[in-house]
Amino acid sequence: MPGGCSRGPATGGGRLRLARLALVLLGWVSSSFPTSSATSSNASASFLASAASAQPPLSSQCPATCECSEAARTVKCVNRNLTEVPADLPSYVRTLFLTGNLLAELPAGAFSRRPPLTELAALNLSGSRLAEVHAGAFEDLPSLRQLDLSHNPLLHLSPFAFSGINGSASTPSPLMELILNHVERPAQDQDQDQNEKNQSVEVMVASALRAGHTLRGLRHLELASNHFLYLPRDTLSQLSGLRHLDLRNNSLVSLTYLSFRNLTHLESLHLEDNALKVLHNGTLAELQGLGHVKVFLDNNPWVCDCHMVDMVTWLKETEIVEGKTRLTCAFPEKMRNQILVELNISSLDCDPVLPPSLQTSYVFLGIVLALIGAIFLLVLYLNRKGIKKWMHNIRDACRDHMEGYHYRYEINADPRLTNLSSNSDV
Ligand SMILES: *[C@@H]1O[C@H](CO)[C@@H](O)[C@H](O)[C@H]1NC(C)=O
Ligand SMILES: *[C@@H]1O[C@H](CO)[C@@H](O)[C@H](O)[C@H]1NC(C)=O
Ligand SMILES: *[C@@H]1O[C@H](CO)[C@@H](O)[C@H](O)[C@H]1NC(C)=O
Ligand SMILES: *[C@@H]1O[C@H](CO)[C@@H](O)[C@H](O)[C@H]1NC(C)=O
Ligand SMILES: *[C@@H]1O[C@H](CO)[C@@H](O)[C@H](O)[C@H]1NC(C)=O
Ligand SMILES: *[C@@H]1O[C@H](CO)[C@@H](O)[C@H](O)[C@H]1NC(C)=O
Ligand SMILES: *[C@@H]1O[C@H](CO)[C@@H](O)[C@H](O)[C@H]1NC(C)=O
Ligand SMILES: *[C@@H]1O[C@H](CO)[C@@H](O)[C@H](O)[C@H]1NC(C)=O
Ligand SMILES: CC(=O)N[C@H]1CO[C@H](CO)[C@@H](O)[C@@H]1O
Repeated sequence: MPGGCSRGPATGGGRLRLARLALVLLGWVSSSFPTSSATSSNASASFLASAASAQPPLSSQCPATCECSEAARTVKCVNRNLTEVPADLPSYVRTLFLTGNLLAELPAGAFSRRPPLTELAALNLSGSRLAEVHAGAFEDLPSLRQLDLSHNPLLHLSPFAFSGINGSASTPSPLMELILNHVERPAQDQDQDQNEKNQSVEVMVASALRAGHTLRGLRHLELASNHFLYLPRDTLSQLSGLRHLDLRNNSLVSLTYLSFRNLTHLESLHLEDNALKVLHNGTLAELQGLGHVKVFLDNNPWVCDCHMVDMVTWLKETEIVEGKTRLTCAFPEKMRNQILVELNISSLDCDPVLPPSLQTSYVFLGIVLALIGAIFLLVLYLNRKGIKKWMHNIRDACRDHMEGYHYRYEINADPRLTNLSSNSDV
């Protein structure tokens, strides 16, 4: 089909030319870029290039799809379906919004420009469908203080995303505030279908926070609403500058294997709305050792059994838990809604191995089985005469049968009788 093949690109080129013509005619009246013609990123790139060459080079150049304010040093490219970071960002930009786009991936040096964006301090990439952030994606941004990567379906976050491509050789990152809430992962079974060993979000994020010791300057870290089930032990070990850590609204079941020891400057630790059942001695000691921290523990399903003794004892004395009188037991049933700090240590025990409901059902089953056995025995006892008779009958029947058999056997075994019968046959 050579005709069909040559027709395809020709139509595409025509459409592109048509789009450019339309734009020239419009004369920049329309600020929204027609998406129908921008099917490929090349179209927008060439469009932007032509824009730069057509206009006299202004110090306040602005990407066509963005709104720029030199006075506020802010560029907003919000909800524009952009598939890549605009090439011609003005060098004055200090705050850049790239939210609500379709970026999909951030390659190395996605913000490297000539001259570099030395002023850029706050970068918001929230809700831009980012699935992959490569090593060195934020390279050449020497003033980047705040980064928001929330609401993105991060499948692959490079361990060196926040450091240079070379990782260990890189200088400390300037980042002070990292916001990584609501990482939205696609369905788990889809990953398994692809048969690719994709890391868990927990491991992926932990690697990026550890790699190359580059995030020593980080003061504010938000990891809320990420469905985290646990955090690897040394996730926080390199973040020695951290002041605020937000782990709200995850599914953390235990902190036993997470170390807070190095967070000596920590001021607030948010652990509300998780699945914590109890805090053990090691965690309690580490938290207590952190000088001036405030810990938030509300809305966790605390289990008030014998394992809770250490935590209740600690809670009664500590000053670091914010609103500690709000913490209540969720289990067991009889302790529900009791306030932890008001609990009597003696009432915390682990005796009931089975829940009471299950226990009663086992007792009931036992009684039923015993009853059936008793009835069976009773029937046997009441029928003992009938049974005796029945046994006799069987015995007699057997005897009759055996005698008959014996008789026939004797007839067959007697040669005379055999001859007789054979003769009579003849
Ligand atoms: C975009 O341009 C690059 C070179 O600049 C080229 O290699 C690539 O094939 C182009 N993509 C499309 C979809 O036209
Ligand atoms: C972005 O894409 C969506 C869906 O394709 C569309 O409804 C919306 O109008 C697009 N926005 C812009 C600014 O082109
Ligand atoms: C980033 O943008 C989103 C969407 O507009 C907003 O909700 C969020 O607060 C912004 N992040 C920061 C740090 O300002
Ligand atoms: C990173 O490594 C490459 C080679 O692996 C080297 O050419 C480059 O100079 C290194 N960059 C830095 C900043 O160390
Ligand atoms: C908590 O997390 C879930 C799942 O990530 C999310 O749907 C919900 O909106 C979050 N709640 C709050 C208050 O952020
Ligand atoms: C604590 O941080 C130091 C560097 O600041 C590091 O050498 C050490 O390994 C960290 N401790 C733990 C337990 O990770
Ligand atoms: C926890 O620590 C307290 C006091 O330091 C101690 O009495 C208690 O036995 C410890 N509990 C466990 C389970 O080690
Ligand atoms: C705690 O237990 C002790 C003895 O077991 C009892 O005397 C005391 O009244 C209890 N306190 C509360 C608040 O139940
Ligand atoms: C580390 C790893 O294997 N990542 C893969 C996760 O899945 C996506 C696509 O589903 C791949 O592109 C990644 O390479």
